[in-house]
Amino acid sequence: MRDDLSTGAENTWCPGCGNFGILNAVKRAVSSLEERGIARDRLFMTACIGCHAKIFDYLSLSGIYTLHGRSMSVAQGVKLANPDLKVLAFTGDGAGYGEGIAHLLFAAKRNADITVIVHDNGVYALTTGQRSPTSAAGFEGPSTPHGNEEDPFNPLVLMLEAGATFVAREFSARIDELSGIIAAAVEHEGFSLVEVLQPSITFNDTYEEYAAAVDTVDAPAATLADALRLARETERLPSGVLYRVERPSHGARLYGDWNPVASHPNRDDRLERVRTLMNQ
Ligand SMILES: Cc1ncc(C[n+]2csc(CCOP(=O)(O)OP(=O)(O)O)c2C)c(N)n1
Ligand SMILES: [Mg+2]
Repeated sequence: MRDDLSTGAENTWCPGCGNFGILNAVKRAVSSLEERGIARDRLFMTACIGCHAKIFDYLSLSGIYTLHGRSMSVAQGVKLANPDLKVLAFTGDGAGYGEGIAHLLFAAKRNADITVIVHDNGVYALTTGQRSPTSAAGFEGPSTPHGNEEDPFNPLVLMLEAGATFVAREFSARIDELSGIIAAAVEHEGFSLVEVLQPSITFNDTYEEYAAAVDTVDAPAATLADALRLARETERLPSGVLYRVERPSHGARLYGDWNPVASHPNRDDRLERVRTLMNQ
């Protein structure tokens, strides 16, 4: 799909990868955000390292390609430095729920005003199929040839318990629903987590399983306890926005209305201050 959000970089995702659905959903979300008055130059993205992170190469938005598991921490710094930006942090299950989990938990705890999009394929795909924090028990890969002897994390429960104020789940094949969720997450003022169920066609092909299990909720849960109940379901996979609550964001509590960019003195102001100091 060529459009004005494409970069022209060669796409090296496997044909049929769930990442294509996420890329298209993000593009649609950017268009609908523009229609709702959030200009493209106010959007900023960060990405970790992994197959998921290549979205950085294929999406024509400003951003920083960070280290493995660090897109959430860099995103928080960007948001604090320029509160006018809407910051999207792309991560994977290995990067976000493994290597960078402390950054993810603390971003939720302090209600950092960023949107984290997790491409959860239940595997370390770029490094060719090792077990990740969300791999199912029994999952066979190069690091677990006899089957995964651990149980997976429940990332939605972790995020809700950590204090996330917007928690959503969607299947990468449902592009319309996913784009609506991403746009709503970006508009949310506070920490938003979009867990995307993303089949890795090569290393963990979960298309049929997800297609059969995802089940859209009518509305976000009314209470945290109800949201946790939804997140704990395993037979069906409740999807959509599961929880949304208003709480002052980290930046608002730290800075109030102060904006480091808008209040940054320009060259003339700085010279004037120096002159005043020298005349004292
Ligand atoms: C600090 C660090 N540790 C490990 C790696 C090696 N590494 C690169 S990608 C990756 C796995 C990525 O898995 P995930 O975040 O789930 O992304 P996916 O490829 O599945 O999209 C690993 C372990 C690295 N680049 N940097
Ligand atoms: Mg992965």
